[in-house]
Parts: sequence; structure tokens; C-alpha cells
Amino acid sequence: MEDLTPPGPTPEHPEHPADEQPILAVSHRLPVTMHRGPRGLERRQSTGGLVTALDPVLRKRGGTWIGWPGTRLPPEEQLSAPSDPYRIVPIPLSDTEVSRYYYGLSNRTLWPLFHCLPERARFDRRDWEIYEQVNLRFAEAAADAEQEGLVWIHDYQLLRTPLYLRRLRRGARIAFFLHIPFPPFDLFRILPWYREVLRGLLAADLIGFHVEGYAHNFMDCVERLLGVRVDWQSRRIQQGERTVQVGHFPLGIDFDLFDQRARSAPRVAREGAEKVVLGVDRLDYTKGIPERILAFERLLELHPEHRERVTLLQLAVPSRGEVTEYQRLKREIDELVGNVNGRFATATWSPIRYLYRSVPPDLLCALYRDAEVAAVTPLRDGMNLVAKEYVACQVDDPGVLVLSRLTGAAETMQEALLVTSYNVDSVASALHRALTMDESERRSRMLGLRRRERQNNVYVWVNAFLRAAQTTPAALGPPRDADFERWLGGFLNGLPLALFVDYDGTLTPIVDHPSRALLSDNTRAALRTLASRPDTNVTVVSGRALAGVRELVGVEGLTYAGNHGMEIVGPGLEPFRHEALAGFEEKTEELARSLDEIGAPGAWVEKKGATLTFHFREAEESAHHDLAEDARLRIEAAGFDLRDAHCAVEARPPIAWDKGQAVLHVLRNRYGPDWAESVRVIYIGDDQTDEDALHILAGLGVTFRVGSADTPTAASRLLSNVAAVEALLSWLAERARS
Ligand code: GDG
Repeated sequence: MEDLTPPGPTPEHPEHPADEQPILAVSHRLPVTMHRGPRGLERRQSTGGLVTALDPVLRKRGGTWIGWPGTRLPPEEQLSAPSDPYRIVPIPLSDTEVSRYYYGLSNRTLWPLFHCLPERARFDRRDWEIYEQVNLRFAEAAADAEQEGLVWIHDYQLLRTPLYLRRLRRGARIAFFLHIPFPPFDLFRILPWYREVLRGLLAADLIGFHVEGYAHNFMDCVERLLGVRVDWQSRRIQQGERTVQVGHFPLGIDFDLFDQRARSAPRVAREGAEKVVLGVDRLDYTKGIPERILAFERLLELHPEHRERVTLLQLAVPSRGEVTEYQRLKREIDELVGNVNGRFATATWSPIRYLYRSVPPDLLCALYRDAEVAAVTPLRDGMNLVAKEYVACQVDDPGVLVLSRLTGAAETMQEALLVTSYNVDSVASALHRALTMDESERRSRMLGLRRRERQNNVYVWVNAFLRAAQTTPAALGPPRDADFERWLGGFLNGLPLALFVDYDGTLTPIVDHPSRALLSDNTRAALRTLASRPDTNVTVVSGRALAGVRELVGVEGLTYAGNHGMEIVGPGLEPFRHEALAGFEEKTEELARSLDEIGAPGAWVEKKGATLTFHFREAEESAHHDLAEDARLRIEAAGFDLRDAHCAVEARPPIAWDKGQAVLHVLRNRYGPDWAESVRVIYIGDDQTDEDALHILAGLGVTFRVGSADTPTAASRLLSNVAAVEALLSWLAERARS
């Protein structure tokens, strides 16, 4: 929401229970804005949808509001006044930040793309970097606010803030609301930082949208772009061990406030024309102002009876004037207004009256009230509050709302005359119908609209959202057969299966000591069944020594690849041992001695022939960083390759061989060089050493990584934990025979 109006009274409302926890609101703009006036810096209350919604809640519950004050503040300037019922924390932004984070990434990239206008979007890595920095700053301020209770983050300028805040405050309860549309998958994936944006949002506990379609688009993107499991029915997303709730909460307005203003505002004198078609928008290309003017011109062409009798009164509030797209739009509108007026105006009538400024609330409400028709025809709009405000102001002879289907508002306001704004002829004919509609139809339509908006007002919205934010969603539990069927049913398609699974962290949870990482009975049973199936071959690929992993799994008929696949044995395969290994055993002994010298309690070396692992998961957590660093230096000095694993660093001879090579070796030797034609491949792994295999198999098989979407991975899907792996193995074991 933009700050468009000068100060007005803040409504009090009895619907908020006063005994609830305070709220920490985080939005790009603050509820107060600083202006440079004749008497220096002046503080003004902002109104607009977001402020009218949240301000009364914060007044009742107390809390803090973090945001940008709209201008540069001298450092000594205090925004909070002692009498304020809640705290206001300004985030200062430099000129570069305003230009790159706000005008740049927020308004030149996200705004057009999320409104499904990708050709207007510009993608600049520098903008993204500054956007990240500013989002981090908002998160730091939220973490520093030292306030219990919910953190409620708003809108597209702060998509990364939930993630940064989660990193700073693991246990925080975070809710997010998006005020603009969430685009469909095909458009969203154009964004170079789509993963980062999804991960940013998934750090929240609740993610709210205006309408179901946006929530649906979001879940679709999460499922397809991150491979995260989504439960479509309950709209929960399993993000590692966290469960995220998605919901839709259509924003309403303070209906009574608009209704009362409309009743008390003085009449506005009219000149000449009998009827007014009203347009009220921020000057923004999403609002469809040029298209509306063209539709009005078409109306005058097709229905000359409206000439000299109808005026289009278009109010355009200046907005984002620093962005060239907006400057261009302004020129385009000026020109179109000139054309239509030049073409149709008479000595006593101009078809279009165009005001490029903001008007005070009372006048706005009088204009709403007196307009016979409101033309709300955006090309795309998250919700659109103007349509709702118009309806609330219809306190006399009811007018007609012409509303674009491409707004969130149209999802519920079905009694309006719904149009597709791109279709100029149909908008012209809807305007004609609205102007000629008889009173009883007007009344019936307006009655339905008013009843709904009165009922679903902004307070109802806040309460519904907060109720959802205070409910902890139940964890999804392991995926079910239907999920696996959907992910893999078509892929397996009757061909034999080559299944590769890592051991630690995949088949068993990570535990204090490797010797205690044992298979569950179910997993062992599933592996046994899989081993007995003639259409399936299973390879356990591990960083452990070959003998060790074979003993721990202890299932006959499987293939075992130890030492990251440098040693492989399995039915029907020539035993394999990488030829370069032999020369390294002595050097590995030396390296082991060097690592032993580190000598920290809880840190120890696991020797595996030519490779070794330095473990420190039992050491003090505060020492982990230094231990890893020390080990890395020693491993590098010895000329070994190193890999970071879970609380461990692995050292391997510098041989160009990894789990990916091992997978290809097994596939080639078992199924021949054309293996891709005759077998389906699935790989499941949990750490960085598995990424080599996940990377090599991208596009060649279906790959799973155990973990949350926070970790970058080449895998096509995520499994949240070892229980999910167990469920997948059981499903594969029991699936129909090919
Ligand atoms: C974003 C989303 C979503 C306009 N002219 C004047 C004036 N206004 C006020 C209106 C209304 C507000 O500005 C505009 O709100 P919208 O909802 O129509 O549009 P955006 O600014 O784009 O807001 C939108 C909204 O967030 C909330 O989630 O609905 O989809 O794009 O409240 O009254 N107010 C005054 N004088 C004017 O000249 N006083």
C-alpha cells in the first residue's frame, strides 16, 4: 500500500481482544511519514489499506512497527512521540538503497513480474544485492526490537526478510502477507532469483495471500521449482523439520468509516454533464488507465447519446515518478486525454476530466458517492481497495461498479459488471450497460456488494490472519503412497529401477558416533524386499569404508560402494577398486597422524584405507568452526581433496572420482553403455558428497536430497528427513512389478 492521504482519524474498533500479545509489524513504509514542510520535518500519519488495517491492532495490543520513514532523517530525529501507543522504529535508507532496493528491484523487477507483465521487468544483479542487504537490515531491526510475540512482515519489498530473521531468531513466530498477486509458475521462474525468493518466504510460519489463486501459484512454484513437498488440501508445506501454512485472506476496508464519510461529506458541484464515470488510481501501468480511456472513447463512438451527458473523471495519484516507466505512462495518459478531449469536446463539455494529484479523504468519499459508475479496470491488481471503497460510499442512489476480472477484488465482488480490461469493446459495452441500468437492478447489485464488504471488513481480515498466525500447523508426516505415485509413477513406467542410496543421514539419522548409525527395521525390511526384486538393483553409496558399510547394512544382494565409490562390490559386477588408491595408503596414514595432533576432546579420525574423515560432532559446538578450519588446512597441506560433511571434514586422494563417477560406473557395467534406454535411475542422498551424483544425474534420473529447501542442491526433489526416505523405500519395495 502506498501512502496517499494526509492525516485522518484512526478508527477504534471493539473487535480486537485487548489481552493478546503485542505485534511486531514490519513493512517497507511506516504508518507515519516524514515530510519536509515549511517548518522543517513534519510527521504525518499515513492512511491507506495497510495502515488502516494494522494501526488499530497495534494500538490495542501494543507493539512495534518497523519501516522506512519516507525520507532521510537527521540522526537525532525521533519518530516516536512519548504519547504513542506503540513504538515506531525507522530504518534509514541511503539514496542508493532507495534507488536500487525500492525503485530498482522492488518496483522495476518484482512489481511488473508479479503483475504478469514480464516485458516491463528489468533484471539487474546489483539491484538484487542491495535488495538482499536492505532485507537483512529490516530483519536485524526486527531481531533487535526485543519483542515477544508475532512478527508480521508485509509485501514484495521484503520477500527475503523472513529468512534473515529466522537465521537471527530461530524460534520466532513469523507471518508474511503479500499485498500483490503471486504470478503463475511460468512467469515466476523468469526471475533469476526465484529460488532465493521462495526460500525467503518459506522461513515464515504463515504465508498469506489475498486470494486462493495466488496461494495456488505459490504452492505450485514451491513444489515444482524447489521440489518441496506440498499438501494441497491442507495447504501445508514441509520445509525440513518446519511446517509452513499457506492461506488466503482477502483484505477488506474500514467499511463504516467510508460509509460515514460518504454520509457527511458535502456535495461536490457539477458542471454540465449529467453523469460521471469515476476512475481512482495511483498512476501505475497495472491500473489500466490508458485502456480505460480508450474504452471510454469507444463508448462515445458507439453510443453518441452519451456525448455531452457523461464525463470520465479520472483521478491519478502521482506514484514512483523516479521510474522511467511511470514517466512514460504519464506522458501517454496526457496524450490520450488530449486526443479524446480534442476529438469530442464541445464548447460546454469535455469528455475527460483528469486530475493528476491526490485529494483529501472527504472529497474522495464525496466523489465516490456521487459517481454513477466506477470504472475499476486494472490489467492486474492484487486486491484493489478502490472498488471496495466505492461500494462503501454508495449511501444514496446506488451507482454501478464496473470491475476488472484481473483483480483480487473480482474473486468475491461478483455482483459488479465484470470485464477484461484488455478488451476495449467489452469495457465500452459494460460502461454503456452501467450508464443505462435501471434502478432496481442497480439496487440489487449494490446491496449484495455492500453487505459483503460491510461484513468482511478490515478488522475481520486482521483477526482471521492473526488467528491463523497463532495456530501451529501440524507436521505433515512422511509422504504417502499417493505422493510417491504422483512423483514417480509415470517415471518408472514399467522399466527396471537402479536405486542409489547414501548411508549416513539418508538411510539412518546422523548420530553422535558413526557406529551408532543403525538402520530401522522398516528400512532394512524394505532393502531386503528391494534386493529380492528382479526388476530392481540397489547400490548403497557411502563415504564409509566398504567393509564398514556392508556390515552395517547387512543385506545380501545389494551393491556396496565404499570410500565414495572408489571401491565397489555387488552381484554381477567385477569388484572395483580405483587403481590410484594403492599409492595413497601411506600418505593417508601420515595425514591421520597430523589430524590426531589437533587433539581436541570429541574430535577423532576415522580411517578408511586411502581416505579418512575427521569427525567433530561430539566436540563443543563453539569449537566446531575452528576445528573444521584446522582440519581443512592440514588436509590441503597434505595434498588431499577435502569435502565438508555433517560435523566432519573428509579427505580423499586427489583422484578425479566421486559418487557421481561411481554411479556411472555401476550403471555402465551393469546395464551397458546405453543404460539410459533400459533403466530408470533414482538417487537419494543428504550431503555435499552426494551433490556430485545429484549433479551428474540431473535430467537422467529422479534425484532426492534429504533436508530443507534452504540448502542449495542439484536434486529435483527434497525429502524432509530419514522417515521420508524410509517411506519412499517401502513404496518402491511394494510397487507393482514391471
Ligand atoms: C496495493 C495493491 C491491494 C487513491 N487516490 C487517493 C486515495 N487513494 C487511496 C484509495 C485506496 C488506495 O489509495 C489504493 O489502494 P489500491 O488497493 O487500489 O491499490 P495499491 O496502492 O496498488 O495497493 C492492491 C493493496 O495494496 C492492499 O493490499 O489492494 O492490489 O496493488 O485506499 O482510497 N486516497 C486519498 N486521495 C486520493 O486521491 N485520500
